[in-house]
Amino acid sequence: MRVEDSRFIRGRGNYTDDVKLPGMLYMEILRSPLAHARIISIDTSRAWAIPGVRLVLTGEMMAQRNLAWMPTLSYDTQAVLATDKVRFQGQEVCVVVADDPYIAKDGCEAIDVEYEPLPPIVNPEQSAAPGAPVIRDDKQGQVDNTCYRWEVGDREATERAFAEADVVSKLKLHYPRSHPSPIECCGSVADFDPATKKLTVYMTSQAPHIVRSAVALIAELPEHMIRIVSPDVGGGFGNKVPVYPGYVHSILASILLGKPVKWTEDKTGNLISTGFGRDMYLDGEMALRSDGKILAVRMHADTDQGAFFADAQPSKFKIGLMHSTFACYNIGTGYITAQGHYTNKAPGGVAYRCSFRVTEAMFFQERMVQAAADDLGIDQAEFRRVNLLPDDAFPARTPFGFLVDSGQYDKCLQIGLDAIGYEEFRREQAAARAKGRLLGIGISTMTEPLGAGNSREYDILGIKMFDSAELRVHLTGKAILRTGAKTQGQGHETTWAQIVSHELGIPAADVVVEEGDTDTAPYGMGTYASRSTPVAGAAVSMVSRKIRAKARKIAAHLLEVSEEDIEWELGRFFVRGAPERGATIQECAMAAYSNMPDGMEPGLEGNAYYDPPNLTWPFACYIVTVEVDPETGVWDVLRVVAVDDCGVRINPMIVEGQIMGGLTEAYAMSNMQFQTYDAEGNIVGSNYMDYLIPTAWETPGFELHEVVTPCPHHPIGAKGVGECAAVGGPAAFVNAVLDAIAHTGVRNIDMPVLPDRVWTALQTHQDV
Ligand code: MCN
Repeated sequence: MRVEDSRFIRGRGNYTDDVKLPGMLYMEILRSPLAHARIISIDTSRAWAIPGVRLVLTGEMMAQRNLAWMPTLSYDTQAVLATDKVRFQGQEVCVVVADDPYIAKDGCEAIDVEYEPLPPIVNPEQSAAPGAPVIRDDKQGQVDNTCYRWEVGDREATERAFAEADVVSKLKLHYPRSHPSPIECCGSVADFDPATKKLTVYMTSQAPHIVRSAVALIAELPEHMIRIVSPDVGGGFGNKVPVYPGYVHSILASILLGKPVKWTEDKTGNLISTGFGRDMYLDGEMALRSDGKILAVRMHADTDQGAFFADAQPSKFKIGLMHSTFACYNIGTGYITAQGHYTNKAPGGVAYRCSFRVTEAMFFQERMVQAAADDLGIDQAEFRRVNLLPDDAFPARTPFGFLVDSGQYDKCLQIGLDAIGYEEFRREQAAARAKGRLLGIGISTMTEPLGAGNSREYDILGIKMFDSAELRVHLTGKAILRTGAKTQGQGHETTWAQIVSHELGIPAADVVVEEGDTDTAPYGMGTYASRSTPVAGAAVSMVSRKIRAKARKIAAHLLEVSEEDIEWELGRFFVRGAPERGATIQECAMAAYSNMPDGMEPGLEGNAYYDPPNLTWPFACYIVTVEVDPETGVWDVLRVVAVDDCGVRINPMIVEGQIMGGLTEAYAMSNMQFQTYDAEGNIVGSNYMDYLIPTAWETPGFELHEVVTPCPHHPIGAKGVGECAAVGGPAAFVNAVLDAIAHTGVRNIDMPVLPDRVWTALQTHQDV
């Protein structure tokens, strides 16, 4: 059991909605029913007349304070409350603050808004069509719906490689829009104290320090007078990285009213308005030699960004880290272009369990690899063996500029193939097919860049991507550790204490871990992109080593020898050659406050910032077998084998939990979890009847295996793992279904691979 579980299973978690302050008021948001419309008028008089209503905010009132628009983490702007137009269904139009949440809801219902509907744009094709209405006409110089254009790679070299290719394999697909859907929705309790002018905000955030800086910029408050507290968070999955308008409303309301104001988002609000992931159209091709060697890759991505470009960007790259695609293969050269499109949908592109668009890139990569192998008539496993980077290739520079530093790709693949019984399955598959049964096997092999950091290349809002840890060892030898990361269920309280224990020998049970309070935690960039272990975890290791170095001096003083004569074994210093003469870390801690050497500062505490020289590069091989029912198109998962190499595992149980969680999302993505809009821009999945996530009952079992290739730059050799399976898994499921129906010649079925799509493919022998 993890340390934090004791609190959660007893119902003693402390979430934002558990925060109750004296005199607290409640806030509700009125959202737009239309996807695209001009606001003709807003009449709030009936709402103001309701007893108990304390404040009604409109976009116009916000505009008077210069707060109607706020910057997003992608250097775009987002409406805090709509002024001239609404640009997606669910957009925030008005806010009511009242004595209780029910009065606030009644207040919203009493607001009369008159709209003039405008034609909605619900996909990139409509967005780019000549004459399409300009969605972001609020932006100066915006003449069409292009959000960004971007390119990377070597165009000429790629063209040459394609000219020399024996075979060119092509693939076009859509990765549908999806919502992270954490159990806990977003929310905040803003508490502005008019006496001290200090603003405290309890809120659901994966990155409290970034929020503090953003609030300081938006509200023009001094940063040291802002305290952001992210208490227990009931799942984030990327959903709680952005700064949403609701947080800003509650802050402004608290400042205006001088009272605490609580905003608790409901499920529908969360499902229709907060950060979505994916929604990318990918079109690419691969230049191949007839012996199976990849010569080059060319691809284009059209992303549906929704009405505001609100991705959490870790860098200058407009499309996150998508160009890490094909990083585990030797592809020779490549060229990628991308175009972002504004549409009348909620802001998209949030890093939903992916390192910034990596999920889509890896999905395309593994679907393309399968299509290419099929086009060449080469076995899937063999094609990968030919093209995966060999062990002696590291460090390897990818054509798109990344440095992949370590891995044992063949070994992982082989373990996976042996575990699933690849050759035997192929024989079984052929025999079954002769009897009309459709069995399929899908492989996905991938590395991804985890641990956004390396201040030369990555920043958010200009703030460099590092992370931090602060450790205080008390005189009793017990310790408190704080980091700039923020767990949302990943188990940092357990694993960080393990690192301290590993480095200092203090029992993990004697180390308390705290995250999420900007008044006490050191500045850090938060938890997403599986960056906590690679960056904050490294800082935990480093600060522990700093403390050990000081304790060593104290030990030399206590043992009356020179520091050079001191040896260290876990938790104890001793004199070289006389192991019976020693001092434990606890004795050194006591001495740090009671008997320190002359000239030494008292205390045993310190902090460390880790600015990683590189990202970390975990590798994974996922293999799925399925059986497709030829009569109905329904497919059942037979087995799922996962081989993950995330370097040294701090806590194997937690790592396995992360992989199982990721595989569950991968399975969901492949066949049920997607978000659509109708032609009018109405969101279809606004509740769990229409937006499906798998329960334990639907979820297949997983067989997990491991390989350990330590990360060369991480102090304890760990790589990130939190999102690997969610990123690499979906292609294994889809590849398996396509493999089962390969005899039809169908090369693609877009996710979700629903039975009716499979059935149509079986009938028509056409891509679906
Ligand atoms: N770990 C380990 N050994 C390693 C790598 C990781 O023991 N070699 C442990 C870590 O110490 C941590 C956990 O595994 O307890 C995940 O670590 P890491 O891969 O560093 O990922 P983060 O902690 O940065 O978490 C982010 C990642 C992402 S990007 C999403 S999205 C996601 C995920 O984690 N959201 C989650 N897993 C989640 N799990 C839960 N329960 N809830 C979420 O919202």
